[in-house]
Amino acid sequence: MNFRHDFNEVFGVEVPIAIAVMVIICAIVAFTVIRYRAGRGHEPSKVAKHPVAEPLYVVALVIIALGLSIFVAHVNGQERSGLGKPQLSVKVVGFQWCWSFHYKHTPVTVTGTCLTKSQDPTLMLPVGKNVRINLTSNDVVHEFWVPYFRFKIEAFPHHTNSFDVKVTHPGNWVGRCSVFCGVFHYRMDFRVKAVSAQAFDSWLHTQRAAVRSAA
Ligand SMILES: [Cu+2]
Repeated sequence: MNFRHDFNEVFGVEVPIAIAVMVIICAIVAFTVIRYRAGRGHEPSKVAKHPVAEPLYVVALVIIALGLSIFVAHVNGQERSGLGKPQLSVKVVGFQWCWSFHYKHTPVTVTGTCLTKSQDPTLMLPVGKNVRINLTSNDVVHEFWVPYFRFKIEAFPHHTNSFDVKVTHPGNWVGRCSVFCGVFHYRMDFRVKAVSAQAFDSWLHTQRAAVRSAA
């Protein structure tokens, strides 16, 4: 899963740094409190500023912040540049208060009411293929969020946000709207189901046949 991989890459760098900073700060505070606590003849420092240590802190912080910013911008760029030519395109539309998934170049649209779990629509995806998602909204701002993907993006009315997804293994995950969009926002769930390319093709074939026979 491309987004999950990118997220873990950033998380894997930021968390060790955060832990190291916390350990160093706690150690300095603990040492200072124990070593220089009152009552042992130590006088508190009369110096308000430390001309050597303070610029060093600033330089260290700037280096860490700059390094992290460049790294995160690079990973974000990777995420935004997509995965190349899509092998499948799906138009995802958020509306009050559910979702629809239209498979480009087919008559197939999956939707639901989201009123109960069984009415949540499922976004079917083939494993191992580059899927371009074109996301928009029919009314107000919604937000497409699949927690397992470690990814969320707004669905705006009169605007399309596109992104590429490549799922690397079969699975079934929950998706949500993650921006408050009205009374039934809390029910605006969907499913994402990834199946083998072969199973996906046969599912799409069945859906096409169902649309034709209903026409
Ligand atoms: Cu919502």
